[in-house]
Amino acid sequence: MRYPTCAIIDSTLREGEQFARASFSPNQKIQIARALDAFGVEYIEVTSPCASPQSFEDCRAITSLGLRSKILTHTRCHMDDVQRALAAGVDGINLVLGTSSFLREYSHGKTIDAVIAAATEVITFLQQFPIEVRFSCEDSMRSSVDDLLRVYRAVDALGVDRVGIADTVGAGTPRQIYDLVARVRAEVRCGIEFHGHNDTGCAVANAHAAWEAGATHIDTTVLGIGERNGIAPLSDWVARLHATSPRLTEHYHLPSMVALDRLVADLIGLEIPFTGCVTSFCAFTHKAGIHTKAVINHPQTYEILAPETFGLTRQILTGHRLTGWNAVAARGEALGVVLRPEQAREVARFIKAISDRGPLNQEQVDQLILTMVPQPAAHQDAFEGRENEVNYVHSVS
Ligand code: HCA
Ligand code: CU
Repeated sequence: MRYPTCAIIDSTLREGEQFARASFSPNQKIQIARALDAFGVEYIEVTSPCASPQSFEDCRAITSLGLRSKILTHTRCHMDDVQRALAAGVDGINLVLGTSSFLREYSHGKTIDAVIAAATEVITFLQQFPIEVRFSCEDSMRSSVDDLLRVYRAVDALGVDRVGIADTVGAGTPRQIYDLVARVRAEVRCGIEFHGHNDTGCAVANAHAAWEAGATHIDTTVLGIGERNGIAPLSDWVARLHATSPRLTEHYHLPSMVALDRLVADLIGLEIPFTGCVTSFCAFTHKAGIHTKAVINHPQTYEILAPETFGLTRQILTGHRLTGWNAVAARGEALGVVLRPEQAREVARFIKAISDRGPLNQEQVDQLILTMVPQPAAHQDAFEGRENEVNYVHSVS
């Protein structure tokens, strides 16, 4: 299957600002924007300049940076809002209006005809400016498909660059998302953006399904931060896309992904989640003996992504009760100690026995290898200091 290209709209500076722990200062926003730009996301979405006086200033400051990423702002479908957005110098406006019965009844109270009328007024006005315009139906997955298609057809005919499908409460399954995006794909000529929340743990899978069905733009945030438990994390999305079609991630600076996650994690005072596909501390850590043996022989056996692609190294843990003799032998080799299989087995047996009381750190494992497997002095000298050359064996702690 040939996949179409797929742009990232990173919304750390909009959806991410809605995260419970996020409150970025103007300088922090600029730091994040620069880091996203250096990584190479195609678009950066920022909070509406109408949200607060500082939000306007922040938006202007980011549009003035001259980044390669295009700067979008997210606004309500109101003339006042879009005029303020234009004054902030954005490259595009992401309009949103709710179409589900929940939002129509409990939020803005508009009929679908009124939604189309509001969209028509604002989009027609924006057509005279050289900016991108997107119109998204908030809570798409709980809107009637007929209503959605009416709205999307109308805004497509008005000439928007993209329509947005928003799974606002993470209601959709991958199959449902695929079906809806495919329906919309058949009805509009413009691009399709997908924005998926993670309330039920499907955000990345749903983004992938949306892309397979023809979505051209995927919304992410760094670490997935956003309302409640957020949306598709940028690094997880890139990992998923890379595994499916590496060509489509070639233009991103993959080795800076960890630093990007680390930056935002530090700013919000949280750790990078251990579940992070690439950026977690344990994403490339192998432990059980059966795994480590195969990984040492051929890393792909237990790795769908290669750590080197992201500037990382794999770790092989040896100081625990699940250890294996192959891993011990490899660690010995890294230390310049040649272990015969029976020697490695003996050390592994010993480690298993003592680590039943708790794991050993790398230093303890190394000491065990060096004391249990004495080497001729000349041999040891030759390897003195070389342990750092082998970078795939690291400590437990
Ligand atoms: C919001 C809701 C939103 C919008 C997404 C979009 C959502 O916070 O305004 O504009 O496509 O999840 O529906 O983030
Ligand atoms: Cu959202």
